Order: sequence, then C-alpha cells, then structure tokens
Amino acid sequence: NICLTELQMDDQQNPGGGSLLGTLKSRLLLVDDDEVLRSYLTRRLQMDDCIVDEASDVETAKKLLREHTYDLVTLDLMMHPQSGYELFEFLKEDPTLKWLPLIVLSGRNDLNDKVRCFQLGADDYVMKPFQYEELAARIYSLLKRTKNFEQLAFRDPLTGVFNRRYFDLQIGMELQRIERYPAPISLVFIDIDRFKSINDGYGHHVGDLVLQGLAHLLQVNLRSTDLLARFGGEEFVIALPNTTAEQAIQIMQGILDKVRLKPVAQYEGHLFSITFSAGIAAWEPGLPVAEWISKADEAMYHAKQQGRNRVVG
Ligand code: GH3
Ligand code: MG
Ligand code: MG
Ligand code: MG
Repeated sequence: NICLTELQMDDQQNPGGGSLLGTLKSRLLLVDDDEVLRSYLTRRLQMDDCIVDEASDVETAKKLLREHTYDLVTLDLMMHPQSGYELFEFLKEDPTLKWLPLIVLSGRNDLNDKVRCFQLGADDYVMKPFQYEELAARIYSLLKRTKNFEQLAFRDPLTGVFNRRYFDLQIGMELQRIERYPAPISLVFIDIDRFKSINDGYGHHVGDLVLQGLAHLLQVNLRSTDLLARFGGEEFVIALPNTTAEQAIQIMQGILDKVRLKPVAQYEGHLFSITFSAGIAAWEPGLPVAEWISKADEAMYHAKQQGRNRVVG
C-alpha cells in the first residue's frame, strides 16, 4: 500500500505535526473504506487536538452526520457498496449540512472526478498519497474561514462583544451544565443612564464611541468565564457563573465605580463619562431563561426609579 508507506515515513519525519489545527477545537468525520489510512489519520488528527469520528461506508457516515455536529468531513470516492458520490447528495440536500466543509481524498488523478467533485460542492480535492502536514494545513485553512464566519454571526459589529443570539445559545448550555453540577449563577442587566442626551448633544457617532468604550471596560473587568453580550441599543447583559446575587452586586458596584471615575470615550478633545443602572437576578432551578432576564431587567428598572447610577439586586 503506497499510501501507507509514504504516510509512515512522514509520520517519523515530522513528529508532533502542526499545532495550529489544535487551536480551532474541531470535530471531524473521516469517511474512507481504507482502515489503515483512517486509523493513521485519526491518530495524527487527535495529536493535533481534533475530535475524530470514522465511517467506513456511506451509510455509517449518514448515521453519524444525523447524530453529531461536525466541522469538516473528508470523503473517499472509491468505496463499497456505495461510492463517495452518494454522500454528496445527502449533504447538499440537507440545509444544515449543505455548508459543511468537505475535502475529497481520492486516489484517482482524474480530471473528470476533480471537476465533478467541485461542481457537486466539494471545497478541496486531495490526491492520495498525501503528506499529513499538507492535509492538516488544508483542513486548517478551510476551518479558519468557516470559524471566522461563525464568529461574525455571533458578534455585535459595533462593540465586538457577543450578540444576543450567542448569549441565548451559550446560556442554554451553561444552565444544562448547572442542572447536572449545581452551582450559583447570576445575571446582570445593564442600561446606560441618559444615553439619549449623549446622542442628542454630541451626535450618534459619540454615542457609538461610548458604547464601544463601555463594552471594552466591562470586558476587561470580567473573568474569562463570564459571558458578556450586547442585548439591545444601550443595554448589555452579563452571566456570571459561580456567583451569587450578593457577589454579583459587589462585582458590578466595583465596575460602576470605575465607570464613574474614568471617561469611557474621547472625541475631539472632549472626554465622555457615563453611569449605568444595573439589575441582578440569581438563577434558580427550573427558571426559564426569558423569565430570568425579565427579573434582572425589572431590577434594573428599580435602579432607574431609585435615581439611576446604581446596582439593584
Ligand atoms: P435612561 O436613563 O432612562 O435609560 O435614559 P436613556 O436616554 O438612556 O434611555 P432611552 O431608552 O430613552 O434612550 C436610549 C437611546 O439609545 C435611544 C437610541 O437612540 C440610542 N441608541 C440605541 N442604539 C444605539 C446605537 O447603536 N448607537 C447610538 N449612538 N445610539 C443608540
Ligand atoms: Mg477507497
Ligand atoms: Mg434602554
Ligand atoms: Mg438608557
């Protein structure tokens, strides 16, 4: 087996492989009827911190694709009883799989095969035998682009913090985890005080700078496990894992003190200072996310009523 011989050689020449791939934390599906190639690739990709599943035929691949979410698929063309082409149709007809990055790994150096694969929606065509490093580089290049794209879909373009959509997804996962491993978690709802007067007095552009400044100040004062998102116009939400309501109040009062002291934006020689009102609500088992957010929002509203520029639990 020519493929194996070459692969074993490059394995010994380049132990460790490229670690860039590992930074992307990806789950891959290898579809190939060559067991030796599959287990070789699985081992190398696992060394590069990928999660790898294997399928030796099209039916197994379909089953795995229905059960799991993958970041990329590599597909062999010559397999039995169905050829790799049979999987194209399945992938491209399903709206959730249509954009899944797909690399064809083929032993056939045939122009028609290559053209047909790209026409059917393949993103790359790699000839066997190949060097692992080249395949890993191609996988990385494809994943980097799709992951950036996902990132964009989850970020607020003005401030760079997460958007509401991402917050909803992430908080759902966080609560699932907490239901299994109970721990406190608190939610903060932040609304900038008299923000309209900044827009009205200095223009929308200055308002935007203030939003960016506050988002930055919040982000740098939070822990990496805290989840900050822009909820709407001048409203932000923060989920604080392993934090009781009392602790969350303390944390937010500390941040509010910093906001009071240091201007969040600067424009044409002017410095702009703001305050905010924040409401806190601790999560309790069984509390739906929407109601949890409402509770924090209500607490924020009380902060406004009591004169703004404060944190209310
Ligand atoms: P309060 O203390 O009661 O919260 O007063 P406020 O002026 O902050 O509240 P209000 O809800 O009346 O005003 C929010 C303003 O935020 C209105 C809207 O024009 C502005 N806004 C929303 N999104 C953006 C944005 O992306 N950029 C800018 N510059 N302004 C925005
Ligand atoms: Mg084959
Ligand atoms: Mg508001
Ligand atoms: Mg406001």
